[in-house]
Amino acid sequence: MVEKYKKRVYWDVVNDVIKEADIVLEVLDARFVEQTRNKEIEDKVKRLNKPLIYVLNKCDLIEKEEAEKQKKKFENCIFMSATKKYGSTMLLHEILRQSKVGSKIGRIIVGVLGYPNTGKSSVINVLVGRQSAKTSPVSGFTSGLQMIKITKNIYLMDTPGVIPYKEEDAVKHMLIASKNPSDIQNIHSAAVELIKMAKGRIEEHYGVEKGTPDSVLKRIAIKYNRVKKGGVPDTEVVARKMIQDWQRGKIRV
Ligand SMILES: Nc1nc2c(ncn2[C@@H]2O[C@H](COP(=O)(O)OP(=O)(O)OP(=O)(O)O)[C@@H](O)[C@H]2O)c(=O)[nH]1
Ligand SMILES: [Mg+2]
Repeated sequence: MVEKYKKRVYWDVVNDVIKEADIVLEVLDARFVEQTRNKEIEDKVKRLNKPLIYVLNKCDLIEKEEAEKQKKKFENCIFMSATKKYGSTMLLHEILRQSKVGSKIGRIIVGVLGYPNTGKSSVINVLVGRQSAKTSPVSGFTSGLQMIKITKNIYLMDTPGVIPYKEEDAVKHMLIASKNPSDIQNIHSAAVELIKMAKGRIEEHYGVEKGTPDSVLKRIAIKYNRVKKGGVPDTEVVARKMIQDWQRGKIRV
């Protein structure tokens, strides 16, 4: 039943947006481009012959060389940082260019899709030049479809982020911030995976010595005085904080 519901909600959002839209923007996190791509959506858009623009957002959090590497992989991609307001003119030009290709007269709808928390609402706000779509560091913030006018006849459609309903990869969802720390079942093992994956950057960020993930969690707890009765390091609290810092882009990739 739950599975069936999840499937319906997912496809309702995706199908509605793709059907309505004349152009689709897929907003990806530039730090996790492959992980935040949704091939189901891409295939569907291509099958319907609608233009698809990849927006690699949060590029303020990656190095220039990494951006150059990514650029070579895509035909139609725009690098953007919604917070630094970088790339919005290019994106607007691309939208205008694509809207002319279709030679549709009248209203053009641009559907904005992507995993939760990739910055869809933030990208829309930069394009509009004001806060029209509400944003939040908490994933799953946008809850319904919202139309926002950007020019006389171009409308953007903000959507709730979607995770393919079949995807049950808890570590990936933690990593790309599409699930909030409070929704992560085993926060300790998620933090262990993060420490392993980040290859020393966690230790560097919190200023502790390298070691096994468990010892790193304990060292951070002691350093920041997160201890329970009897001086036992509270690794659970540290794990939650670490994942939150990571998801909020405080730790560089
Ligand atoms: N560093 C950085 N952070 C960003 C950027 N764009 C968005 N964010 C942050 O990412 C978080 C999510 O942004 P939203 O615009 O709410 O993301 P969304 O995709 O609309 O999220 P949902 O509606 O939950 O699916 C917020 O904390 C934003 O401040 C960016 O270019 N750089
Ligand atoms: Mg949103």
